[in-house]
Amino acid sequence: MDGAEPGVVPAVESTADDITAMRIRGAAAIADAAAEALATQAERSTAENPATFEQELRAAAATLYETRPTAVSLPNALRYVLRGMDGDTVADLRSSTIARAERFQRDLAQAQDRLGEIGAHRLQDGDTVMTHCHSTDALACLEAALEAGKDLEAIVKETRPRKQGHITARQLREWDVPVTLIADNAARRYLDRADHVLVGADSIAADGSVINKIGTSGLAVNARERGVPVMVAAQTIKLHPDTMTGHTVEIEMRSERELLSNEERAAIIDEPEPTGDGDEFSATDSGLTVENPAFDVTPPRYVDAIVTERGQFPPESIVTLMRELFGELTDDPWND
Ligand code: RUB
Repeated sequence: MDGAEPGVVPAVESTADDITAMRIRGAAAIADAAAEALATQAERSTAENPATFEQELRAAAATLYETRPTAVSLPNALRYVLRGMDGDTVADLRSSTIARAERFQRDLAQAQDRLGEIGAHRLQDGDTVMTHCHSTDALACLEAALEAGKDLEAIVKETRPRKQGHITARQLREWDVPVTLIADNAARRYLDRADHVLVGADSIAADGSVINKIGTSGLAVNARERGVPVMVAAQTIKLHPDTMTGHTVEIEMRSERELLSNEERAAIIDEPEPTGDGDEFSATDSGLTVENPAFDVTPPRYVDAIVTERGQFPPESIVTLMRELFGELTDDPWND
């Protein structure tokens, strides 16, 4: 979003910046931070009448919404908190919004714990699990299995270009899990040693497609070919209500510079090193295009189970849970 919206408190702008720059990242953490930011907006708003207060809350939600497009946990969190804003006075609106945001954060943490317990049932003592990216929902399953006394090992894909696999590896080592870190390209070779592929999700579509970190779909296809089951750990906050009415999930395209530095670019093509330090390279006629999609779509036929806090589902049946949770209705209250 260009420039600060009137009435939006600086803490909201700063959370939005952190999400955009991936200092806050991962679908659950983004949702948690967004709910917290709305509570802070409610707390610090200087609005003198209810209409202004509500308008500012919506502007804050719009600022947060604009940060990253793929993880549906973000709009789901914003909708949930805004729907709880209730009252005829600023004081009532403030307290109801804060209470709703706190409830959201509490429920999010509880859902992850519950999901972890359910997912842990799929893991046997002595299993080796291959991970991709860093997913707190996926790690909750491993943590619950470890707490149940199961010994596990992990093969952790580094996950280029941002190497979120390092965060996963650090967490697993803190839990004393033996970790083998591999390049993404090595995944197929190491699938022979894996009993499960375990990933998270940024969004789940109504047909059971899983939208997650780029590289998930290739991993799932290879896992199917090798006979390794693919388990997706995703709280119901990751279910994408718009997909029930045919909308597709936008795949975020991130900066070229995550893939290629100025120096590397100059080594590929014979042109003066670009001087710009913005997000994208300056336009050239070089014929070199760099594309950096952050996520991809794994069709349901490559997924064995979607584990949520409401139980585990074959991907094709997830739409029944979506209808139960969301009905057919979706709206964007920040656009009211
Ligand atoms: C993160 C990513 C994670 C999901 C699930 O992408 O794809 O697998 O968000 O994470 P990025 P969680 O690093 O680009 O945000 O289970 O923690 O919600």
